[in-house]
Amino acid sequence: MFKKLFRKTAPAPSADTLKIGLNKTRKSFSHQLFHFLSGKKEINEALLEQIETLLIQADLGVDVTQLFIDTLTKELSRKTLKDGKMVFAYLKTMMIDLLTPVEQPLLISSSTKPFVILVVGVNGTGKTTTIGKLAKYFQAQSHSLLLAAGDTFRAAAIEQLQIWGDRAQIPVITQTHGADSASVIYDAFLSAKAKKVDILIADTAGRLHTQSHLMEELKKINRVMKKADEKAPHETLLVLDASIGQNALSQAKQFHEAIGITGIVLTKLDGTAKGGIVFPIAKQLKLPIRFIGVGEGIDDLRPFCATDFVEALMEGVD
Ligand SMILES: Nc1nc2c(ncn2[C@@H]2O[C@H](COP(=O)(O)OP(=O)(O)O)[C@@H](O)[C@H]2O)c(=O)[nH]1
Ligand SMILES: [Mg+2]
Repeated sequence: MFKKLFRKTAPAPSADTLKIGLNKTRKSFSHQLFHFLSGKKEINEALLEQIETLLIQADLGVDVTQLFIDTLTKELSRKTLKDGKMVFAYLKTMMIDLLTPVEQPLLISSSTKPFVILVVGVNGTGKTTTIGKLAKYFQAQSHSLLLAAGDTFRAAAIEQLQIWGDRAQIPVITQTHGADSASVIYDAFLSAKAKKVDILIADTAGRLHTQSHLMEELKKINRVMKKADEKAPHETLLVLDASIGQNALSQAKQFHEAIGITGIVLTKLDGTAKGGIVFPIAKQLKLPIRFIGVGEGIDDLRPFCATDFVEALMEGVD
């Protein structure tokens, strides 16, 4: 009761959304890890092996798991970690340290108008949904927006973006199904420029006849954009679906090699127990993780914060 009386600020509702969003990974990984470590007095090789298995199962990948286990082994030999609870807390610290360098919020430069965000990624990862969420997010910060329906490969994709635009009363520039994506986005840029719009967010296809067609289309969009503004796109956001685990890494490498990614949005963290994928993404790609998606609703997008993420994931322990 006293705690309640003396609490200075109410917990932010968004912290709860994040916690709820990470339920599956927390239950299958952190809770297991915690129960398993709590009460353990003796920290030995066998225990480390069991931790290793849990880390791999939660999709932290071989590389990150090795790093964590090697560091724990060193600490154990220095006898700094006296019980299971200390091991758990130490793991949390390592996780925050690993994620902190990729916590780099997407800042919109006010001198760049329109600030162009190109959203790319494989079909179904959540590009269009993320654009809807981003539009609301930036609108709430008093930015004016325009959306470009650059996924002209599927008729439904154009309609889907229009629905998101209508919801937030944001204009959407479209052409017919099958139109040239680069020209849709170029037209949208000119329109945004003429209307002095702050941010243009462009959707793109996630699948064409072949993967190389897709990469060629994205390269063309970049070439055409640069004719209008040599620094555009100012952000190339890659949307990755967390539920596919390690495959997200190879997708990211492919897109990055082809067009150069400047930020990542990791979606569907709510629908998966593979949330551990955020760690190898941070360690191997070293690209900023701008946002995470924790649901299908318009408010289910959060700027990525390393500490909040780890606290929500490993919640329930000091
Ligand atoms: N649970 C959950 N579903 C999501 C999230 N982001 C997108 N989705 C769903 O994933 C599906 C594909 O999304 P869509 O935006 O059409 O993907 P796109 O093909 O990349 O444009 C839709 O059913 C979305 O509602 C998320 O963060 N969590
Ligand atoms: Mg789409």
